[in-house]
Amino acid sequence: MTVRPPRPPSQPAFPALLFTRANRPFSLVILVAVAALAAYLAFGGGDGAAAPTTTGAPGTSTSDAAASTVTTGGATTLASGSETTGTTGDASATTAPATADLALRAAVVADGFSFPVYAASPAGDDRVFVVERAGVVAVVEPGGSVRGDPFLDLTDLIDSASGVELGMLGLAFHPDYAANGRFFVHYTDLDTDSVIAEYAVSADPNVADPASGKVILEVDQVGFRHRGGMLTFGPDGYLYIGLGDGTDAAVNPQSLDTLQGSILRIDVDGGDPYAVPPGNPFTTTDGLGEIWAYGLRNPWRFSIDAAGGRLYVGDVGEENWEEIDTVALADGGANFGWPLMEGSTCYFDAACGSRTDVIRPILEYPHEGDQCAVTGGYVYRGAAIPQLDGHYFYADWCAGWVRSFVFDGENVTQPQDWTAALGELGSVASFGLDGAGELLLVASDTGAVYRLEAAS
Ligand SMILES: [Ca+2]
Repeated sequence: MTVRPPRPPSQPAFPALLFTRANRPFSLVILVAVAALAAYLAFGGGDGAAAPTTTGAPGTSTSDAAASTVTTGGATTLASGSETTGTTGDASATTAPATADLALRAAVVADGFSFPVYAASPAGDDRVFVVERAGVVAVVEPGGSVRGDPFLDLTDLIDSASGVELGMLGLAFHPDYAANGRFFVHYTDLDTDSVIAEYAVSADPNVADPASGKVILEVDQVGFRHRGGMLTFGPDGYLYIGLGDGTDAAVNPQSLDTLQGSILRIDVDGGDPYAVPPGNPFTTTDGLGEIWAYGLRNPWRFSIDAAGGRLYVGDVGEENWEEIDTVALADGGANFGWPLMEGSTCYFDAACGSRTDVIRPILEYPHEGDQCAVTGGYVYRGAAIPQLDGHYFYADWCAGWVRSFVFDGENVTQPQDWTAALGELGSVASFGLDGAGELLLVASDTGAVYRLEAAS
């Protein structure tokens, strides 16, 4: 059975609060927000615009076969409880995945962490840096021992107690970290505002210099949820930042005048504290120059597949659907649809089916069973398991499964469920990459960090 995360006594019952899924008050907030914004958004008269609407939109059919995947209208819908895949409703992809006979295991890198939410390493570094939500970055040495002194401790600057989606949420090492020692963290400060801050390592490679800290971007927030939290560098050398809609009634993720509900792209080498890259999509139009993509609810985890030239987002859903989105790195300015649509289903725009300005998910699955919050992962590009090259891994934080697929540019193919092979990992809150590009898995409830390995 799935191991459940500890539930803070002051919080409502799991999983209603986690990363995610709607509770009724937030739905009401959004309804009010949409009513106010209906004119701006030109929803077509506004009547009914506030009511989430399910239409016969593509991609909403759900197979009743326990192990099947249905591809309809461009979005792949995975059935609840699917434990094994390899078949699909798309006749063009009925062959078994090339990895069907591959045996994998999740090898423990280290454990004993307190609510770990991320793990990363500088390129080529044989240590693993683990982010605990309270605000600590711990160092795992190559042999698997966790150093007693943390790399960084920002617990005094961070509010992680006011909500389970708050805390230190992301970490990114500068591409030239080995030379310049610069790294970036994404956290919620004592006012629960979102902060991106830069730090540098000290003379001791296992300890950061706390005095080096510099806030480079701060976003005022009023709610306690949907903060996004991801940070990562692209092959362009720019820093990509994920921000959720913040559950702020004044925030509309369809607006280009707010940073929330977006993925930002900034140049931390071109200005102080940063510059907006000239190639960003909204630098010469109305809208904030930092925005690279928008229309996101809570892009808790996204990744950039440099080899494939694509960005992949796990956007955590509201009422009914969890989704994976992707866009080519060459296509900045993408609108991922929230809250006009939830997944491929119309939400605030009842006539969404005719929209051509919104990118539909490539995969979605319903809030059925324990499924409640997608954990976006990575396209595997490591060297240790060459058969997995090009396979995108993701998980559901609540249901505890781990799955993969290959996106061929148009369709999701070769879906596989690895849950049985990997064993009970608990709640996979994040994936990560080690210094060799191998895939890490982070279980927030059991406090363990794993590395994906071939079992044989
Ligand atoms: Ca979407």
